[in-house]
Amino acid sequence: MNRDDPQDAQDFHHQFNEVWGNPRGLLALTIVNHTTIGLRFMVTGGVFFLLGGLLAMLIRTQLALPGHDLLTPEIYNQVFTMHGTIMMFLFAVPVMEGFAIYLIPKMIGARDLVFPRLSAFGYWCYLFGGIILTSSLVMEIAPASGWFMYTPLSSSVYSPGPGSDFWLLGITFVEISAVSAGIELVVSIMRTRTRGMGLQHMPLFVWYILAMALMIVFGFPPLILGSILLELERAAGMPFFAVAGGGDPILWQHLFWLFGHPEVYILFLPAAGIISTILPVFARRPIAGYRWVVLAIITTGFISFGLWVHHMFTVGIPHLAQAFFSAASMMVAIPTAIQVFAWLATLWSGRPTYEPPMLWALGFLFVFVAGGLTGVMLALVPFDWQVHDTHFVVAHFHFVLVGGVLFPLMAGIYYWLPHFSGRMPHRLLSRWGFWLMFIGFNITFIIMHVTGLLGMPRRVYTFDPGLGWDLPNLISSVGSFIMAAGVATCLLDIVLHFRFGERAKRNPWGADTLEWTTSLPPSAYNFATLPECATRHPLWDNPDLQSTIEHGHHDLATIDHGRRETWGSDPVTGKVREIIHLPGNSWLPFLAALATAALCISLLSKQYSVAIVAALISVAFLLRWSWENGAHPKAAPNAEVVEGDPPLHSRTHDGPGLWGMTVTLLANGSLFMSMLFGWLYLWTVAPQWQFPENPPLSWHGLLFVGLPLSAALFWFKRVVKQLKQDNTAQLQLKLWGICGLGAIHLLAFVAVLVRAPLAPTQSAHDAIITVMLIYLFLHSTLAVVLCALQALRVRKGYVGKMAPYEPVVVEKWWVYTAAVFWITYVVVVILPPLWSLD
Ligand code: HEM
Ligand SMILES: [Cu+2]
Repeated sequence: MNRDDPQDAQDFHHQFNEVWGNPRGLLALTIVNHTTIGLRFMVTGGVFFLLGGLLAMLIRTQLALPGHDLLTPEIYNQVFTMHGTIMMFLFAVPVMEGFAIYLIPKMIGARDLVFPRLSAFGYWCYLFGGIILTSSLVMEIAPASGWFMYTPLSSSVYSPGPGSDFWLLGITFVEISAVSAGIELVVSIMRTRTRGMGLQHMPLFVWYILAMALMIVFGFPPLILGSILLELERAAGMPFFAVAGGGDPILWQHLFWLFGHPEVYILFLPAAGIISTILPVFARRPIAGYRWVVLAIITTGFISFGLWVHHMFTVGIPHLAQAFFSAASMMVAIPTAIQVFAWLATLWSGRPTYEPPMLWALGFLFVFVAGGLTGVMLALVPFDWQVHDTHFVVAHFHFVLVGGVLFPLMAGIYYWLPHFSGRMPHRLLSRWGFWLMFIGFNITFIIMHVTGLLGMPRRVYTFDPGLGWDLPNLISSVGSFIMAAGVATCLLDIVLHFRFGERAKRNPWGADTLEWTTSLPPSAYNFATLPECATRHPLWDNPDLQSTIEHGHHDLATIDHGRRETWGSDPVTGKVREIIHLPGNSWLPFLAALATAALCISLLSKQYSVAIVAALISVAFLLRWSWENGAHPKAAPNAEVVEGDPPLHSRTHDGPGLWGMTVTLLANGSLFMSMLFGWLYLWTVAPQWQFPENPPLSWHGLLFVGLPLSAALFWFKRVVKQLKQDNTAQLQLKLWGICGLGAIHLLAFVAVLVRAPLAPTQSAHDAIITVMLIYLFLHSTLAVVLCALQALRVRKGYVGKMAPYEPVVVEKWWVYTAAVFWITYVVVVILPPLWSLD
C-alpha cells in the first residue's frame, strides 16, 4: 500500500477508527478516550463556573447597598460557602485536569492516556459528586460554614442540618476523581512519551502538569482523611476535633491547609503552564531560560508543601513556627519571580502579536503580579493580623485566583479552541469579552482592598450605612456586573464559533508542539503513526510532520491486530521499551461510579444498610474491572507483534501498571502519614488528650496478628522472584497457600478487634486507633483478595511465564500493607508506654 496516496490515507483512517472510534447514543457512556473525557471535564467545569458565578452575582447584589435584605443571613452563608466550594473544587481543579487530560497525550505523542478507564471513572465521580453537592443548594440545605469547613462551626453541634455532610461526602467523592487523574497523568507522562522524547525535550506544559499531578497525589489525601474523620465525628460521634472528647479543632485546620495551600499551586501551575506555552508561540521564539523554569516548577512544588501554616497565623501557634512559615511563604515568591522574568524576557526579545490568547496572557501578567504582591504583604504576620478575615483577603485571593487561574484558562481556551472545534474565534467579540472582563474585574476587586482596609469583614451578609463602606461596595458591585457581561460575551463568542467560526487552517497559530500535528478537531487516536521526537520544537524543526504522520511514515502503523496501542518508553531518555496495549470502551467505569454515588447518597440519608450494599456493589464492579485490565483473551499472552517491535507490556516485568500502583501507594502513603500526624498531633497538643489506664491493644496480641502477614509477604516475594526467573512450578498452589496465611492473619485480626475494649465514641484516643485498625484491616483484606484473583488468573492462563507482570504489581500492595501494619504497631502500641517510662 502506498500511503502517500490520499485514498490510502483515507482507508488507513477507517481502519484505525474501527478500533479507536467512539460509539454514539447510549453507548457514549462507555467512552474512555482521553479527548472526549477531557472535553467532558472542561464543559462540565464550565457549567459549574457559571453556577458559581451566579452565586457571586447574588453576593455582590446583596452587598451593593447597606442593610440590603435580598438574602437572609442563613442563605448568604450557604451562598458564599457554595460559591467558594464550587469555584475551587468543581470548576478550577476539574477544568485544569480537563485541559491536561485532553492535551498531555497529544503533546507527548501518545494515542491515549495510559489508564483510559480510570479517566472515565474519574469523570463520572466528578459529575455525580458535583450534582450531589449542588443539589443541596436547590433544597436550601447547602453547607454554610465556609469553603474550609472549620470545626467546631461545621460540627453537628453548630451545624446540625445535613449541609456539612453534603460538603464532606460530596467533596471526598470529587477528590477520588482528582486523585485518579493525578495518578493517570504522572504515569502517562513518565511512561508513554513517544520515541526519543527525553525529559529535556518535554514541552514546558508537560513539566507543569507533571508537577501539578504529583502535588495532587500528595496534597489531596490529607483533606480526604480530614473529611472522613469529620464525617465520622458528625455521624458516629467519634471525637477527633471535639475538645471535650480529647480532640482538637486545630487538627482540622492543619489537615485542611496541608491540602489547601498546595491546592493553590495545583491551580496555578497548570495555569502558568498555559502561559509558558502561549507566550513563546506568539513571541515567535523559544521560551527564555527553559532550564530555569523547570527548576522553578520543581522548587515551587516542594516549597508549597511547607507553607500551610500561613493560613493560621491568627490561631495562636508558637512564635518560632510563625517566623518559619512567614519566611517560607516569602521564599515561594522566588521561583514565581523566575517564571515571571522568563515570560518577560521571552516577550521582550520576541516579536509578539496580539491575538486573543495573548490578550488574556497579558491580562494575567498584570493581575497576577499584583495579587502576588498583596500575598507577600499577607505573609508578614503583623500585617496579616490586621486584615485577616476582611475583604482585603477576599481581594487578594481573587487577584491570584481570577488573575492566575481564570485568565490563563481563558487564554488556553482561546488558544486551543481551533483544536477543539476546528474553527477560529470571532475577532471582535473575543476582544470585547476580554476587555469587559478585565475592566470589570479590576473595578470589582481593586476597590475591595480598600473596603478591607477600612475594616469590612468577609462573610457578613450586610453592613450598616455610614461606616464609609457604602460607596466602595456599590462600585465593586457595579464592576462585577461589567465582568458578568464580559463572561456572557465570551460565552456567546465560544458558542457561536462552533457554527459560524472560520475554518481553522492547520496549525493556525504557528505553534511548535506535537498536539498541532493532529487533524483539527483530532481523531480518536490522535496520530495515525507515532513520530520520533527528540526536540523541544518538533513543528518548528519539521513543518512536514503532519503529513508524514498521516501518511504512515512513522511507528506503530499497523492496526489489523485490533489492539489500541501506544509506546511505553523509558522515563528519562524516552527510549522505546514496550508496546502498551490500552483497554477499550467499557461500562464498568460508569457503573462503578454510579454505585459509588449510591453509596454517597445512602450515607447522606443515613441509610446504612443500603450503604453497605452499595459499597459491595461498587467493589464488585472495581474487581471485575481489574480482572479485565491485564492480559485476557483479546490481549492473549501469545498474540502476534510486528517483527522488530518491542514486546507487549504484559510480557514484561515493569509495565505501566507497576508505575500506576507505585503512584497510588504514594497517594495512599500521604493519607497514612496524615493519619500518623493526626495521632501524634492529638497526643502532644490536644488539651484534653488522655491515654487510657489500660491500653486497649496489647503488644503481644498485635504481634501475633502481624507475624502471619509478614510470612505471607515473604512467601509472595519469593514466588515473584521465581516467576521472574521463569520458574512457575506450582504457581497456583503457592498463591493459594499465601491466601491461606493471609486468611489466618485476618482471622487473628478480627479476634483482636472484637476483644479490644475500644470505645471510639468516648475518647479521641480510641477513636483514632479504631480508624487506624480499620485502615490496616481493609488493606490486608484487599491484599488477600488480589492474591486470590491472581491464583484464579494463573488457572485461566492469564498469568504465567508469558505474562509475568501482574504478580509484580500486586507484590507492591503486599509490601505496603505489611509496612503500614508494622509502622502503626510501633507508633501506636510500642511508643506510648516507652514514653511514660521516664
Ligand atoms: C466571577 C467573579 C467573582 C466574583 C464577583 C466573586 C465574588 C466573591 C465575594 C464577594 C466573596 C466574599 C464573600 C464574603 O466573604 O462575604 C467571594 C468569596 C470567595 N470566592 Fe469569589 N468571586 C468571583 C470569582 C471567583 C473565582 C473564579 C474563584 C476561584 C477560582 C473564587 C473563589 C472564592 C472563594 C474560595 C471565596 C471564599 C468563600 C468563603 O469565604 O468560604 N471566586 N467571592
Ligand atoms: Cu497558602
